Amino acid sequence: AGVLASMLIMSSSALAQTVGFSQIGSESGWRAAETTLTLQQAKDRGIDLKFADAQQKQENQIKALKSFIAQGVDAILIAPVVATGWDSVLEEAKEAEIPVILLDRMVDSSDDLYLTAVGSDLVHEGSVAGQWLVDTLAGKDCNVVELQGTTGSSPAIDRKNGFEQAIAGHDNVKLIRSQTGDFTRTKGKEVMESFLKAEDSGKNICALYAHNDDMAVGAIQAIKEAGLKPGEDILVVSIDAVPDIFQAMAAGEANATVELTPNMAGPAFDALEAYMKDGTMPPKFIQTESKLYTMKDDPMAVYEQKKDLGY
Ligand code: GYE
Repeated sequence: AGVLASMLIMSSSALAQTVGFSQIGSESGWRAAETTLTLQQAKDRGIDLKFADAQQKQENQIKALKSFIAQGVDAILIAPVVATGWDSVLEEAKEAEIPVILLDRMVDSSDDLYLTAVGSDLVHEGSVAGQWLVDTLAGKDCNVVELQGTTGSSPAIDRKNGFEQAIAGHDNVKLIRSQTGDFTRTKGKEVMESFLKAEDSGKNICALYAHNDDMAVGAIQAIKEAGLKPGEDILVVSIDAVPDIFQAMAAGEANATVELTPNMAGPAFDALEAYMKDGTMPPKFIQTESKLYTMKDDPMAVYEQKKDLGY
């Protein structure tokens, strides 16, 4: 019986796969949390995870995927830095019968080239942010500036579209400047400085919409250095709900954020295990929640809940 039991344990651990994970990089606190949680989930599930950091470059992600295919991994996770240019490497994975799961960003390739995609409704996130601003302004005239995410990434495209859908028809809300801050604090600060300079030292700006909290935190610094009060002179709304934005809210320097869970790996590994076990096909899109938080939601309590999650 002892031998049989140990063989059973061996066979079940033999199911523990080798999975290649091509991560974009660590451009934001949110991305760092996603990486932390993915590595932890793999460990908890006995999955041997091969981690590759692409330093924000698509060619490094393509190289990583080719290497995973050559190694004969059982599956691939990828957070695709931009939406286009994936067809041929995804076709190689398909030919090698290696299932691919997308995390937090989408690709333009046909959906038969990946097993499933785990992520939020990025257009909806932009609309939630836009609707919050429309409601908060209640008809007051407002010139808005926008810090876009990484050019060509699905969140940058969709969050812009969602926001514009929400403010359409409200002529009091005018989007006067929009530029990429590449999802980073440094670029967010730099671009906000240029917006402030170009708009009468910021006197002509009433609100900032940033595609992620990290760019918003950088912009908040620039607004303060320009002698203005973020959260009051310039309203600040962004997306991700990372701990630092709640500290800014508690200080009255940010107004609202739309939450994006960093736990994309949980649903991804669940779908993968079901597929590897008996071929269960997951839906092509596994949607995660989007929740609006404002400075009325006890920001320091939320900060305490989130501060140790690996951001
Ligand atoms: O909002 C940002 C990260 O792909 C939706 O990427 C994700 C975005 C997230 O850089 O912080």
